[in-house]
Amino acid sequence: HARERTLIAVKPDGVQRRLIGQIIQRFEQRGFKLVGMKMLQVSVSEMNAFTMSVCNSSVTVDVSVVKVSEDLLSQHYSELRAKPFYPSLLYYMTSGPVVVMVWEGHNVVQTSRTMVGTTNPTEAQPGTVRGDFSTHVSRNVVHASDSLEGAKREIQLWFQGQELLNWDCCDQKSISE
Ligand code: YYY
Ligand code: MG
Repeated sequence: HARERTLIAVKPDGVQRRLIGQIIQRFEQRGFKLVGMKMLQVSVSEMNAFTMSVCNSSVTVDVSVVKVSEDLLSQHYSELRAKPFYPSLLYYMTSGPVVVMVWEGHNVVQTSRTMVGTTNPTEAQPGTVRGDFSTHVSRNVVHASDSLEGAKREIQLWFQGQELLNWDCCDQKSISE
């Protein structure tokens, strides 16, 4: 329905490559409504030994960036904990700021997965975010929730209730029933 919401994040590689604006533009022009957005860097303080040693030498933290615990990241990627790429995934996701957003609209979860493209950019169709801006699975620019339940869980994880706005978009009646 029209009030469906999903979590979209521009990952550190997307921020570094100045792609935030182009990614936002795609969701705006598709007809979705932005209801929450913030920039933050996940903190490395409680990182495990492996990740810690890598991070010590390379992570810079900007004071204007909100820091949150990597505990949030391990919850966000809890299903991937046993995967071989998990430590490097956490390292990469804490390497710089991310921009997290909540987008609302008809069928937004499924449609945004289509807009983002397959996990591995090698297979991603041109026209998708990953198909247009990335080449490697570990630097695939953007995150999108993969199901309604996943979206609900991830939105609650990254946002406080009052950070999400219910507002009327003037063109809403022209975009969905
Ligand atoms: O939802 P999506 O981001 O498309 O893929 P997931 O299977 O949830 O994996 C999350 C994240 O992990 C993926 O976007 C990049 C990274 N990753 C990786 O670095 N190497 C892999 N072989 C698979 C996933
Ligand atoms: Mg996923």
